[in-house]
Amino acid sequence: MAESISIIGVPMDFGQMLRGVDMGPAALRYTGLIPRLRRLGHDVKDEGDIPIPVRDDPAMEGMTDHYVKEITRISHDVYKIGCRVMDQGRMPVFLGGDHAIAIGSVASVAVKEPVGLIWVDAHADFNTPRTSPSGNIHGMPLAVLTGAGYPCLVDAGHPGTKISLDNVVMIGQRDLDPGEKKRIKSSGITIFTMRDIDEQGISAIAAQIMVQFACLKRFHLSLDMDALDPIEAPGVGTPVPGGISYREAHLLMELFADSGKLGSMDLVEINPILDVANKTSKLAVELILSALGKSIL
Ligand code: HAR
Ligand code: MN
Ligand code: MN
Ligand code: MN
Repeated sequence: MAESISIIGVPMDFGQMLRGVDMGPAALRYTGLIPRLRRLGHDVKDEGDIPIPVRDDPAMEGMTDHYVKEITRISHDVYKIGCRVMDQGRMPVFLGGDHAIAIGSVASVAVKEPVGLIWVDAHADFNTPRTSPSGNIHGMPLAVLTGAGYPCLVDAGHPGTKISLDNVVMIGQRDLDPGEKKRIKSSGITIFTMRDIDEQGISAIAAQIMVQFACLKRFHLSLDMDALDPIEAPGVGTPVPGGISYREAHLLMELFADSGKLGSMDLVEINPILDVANKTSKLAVELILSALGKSIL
C-alpha cells in the first residue's frame, strides 16, 4: 500500500563513545533511500536532520556523565517532530544515529494508542545505570521506554513509561550483560535470541509475534543494524558474530510488510567510518524498502 512517509534524520552519537554514527542519516540518503522509496509508489517527505551539538564543541568539554543531559534534550526534540509527523497522518522513519534515538522516536509513536514494539538487535538495550558495564546510553533505551533508568530519560517527551512490557518483542540477541540478563528474565518480556531463530526459523517467529500483537493496530520496528551478522553489516560500532543473515533479515522485513501493521520505524547504529564500501548502508536501504513493500515478484 502506498504510504505517506516522513524521513527524520537524527545524527546523534552521544549514546556511545565511537565517532561516526552521526553520519548514518547522510549515508542512507546518499545510498538513494528517498528516490527508491518514491519508486515504490510512496509519497516521501524528507524532514531533514534534527540539530545535534558537535561533541568537539568547547561548550561540550568536561561532559563526563555519558551525555545524559544532551540525550534528554535531543530525545525531546525527536519526540516533538515525531508527534507532529504522526498528527499529520504520516509514517515516521527515523534514521540514526545510535540507538538512544529510540527514546524519543518510540515515545512519539505511542502517544495516541498502544503500539507493539519490535526490537531487532544483537543486544537487548535493557540495561539500567546499575546493570550497565559501560554506562553508554545506547545500551539502555528499551529499559528507559519501559520505565527503568535515569528519570530524566524515562520522562523525556512526556512523563512516565512509554510502552508496556507486554507489547515489546526482542529478536536477534546474542550479547547480554549479566545484570541485563536478570532484568530480562524477571521482566517476562518476549525475546527471540539467535538460538530461537536457529531452532524455530524466522518465519515461525514472525507468525508468533503477529499473534501476540493481534489486538494492536500497529507496531514500531526498531532495527539496529548490528542485529545482522557482521559479515553482512560490518559498519557498526559493536559488531557481534553469529547474527541474522541477509536472507533472514529480508524475509523478516517482508513478513512485517505483509502484516500491514508496520506503522513507524528506526534504522540505527550504522557507522559509515567503519563500513566496507558502503555495504551496511546498502543493506539497510534494501531492508527499509522490503519493510515498506518491495517484493521480489
Ligand atoms: N550491552 C552493552 C552496554 O550496555 C553494549 C550494548 C550497546 N550496543 C548497541 N546497542 N549497539 O544495541 O554497554
Ligand atoms: Mn541497539
Ligand atoms: Mn546493538
Ligand atoms: Mn560511568
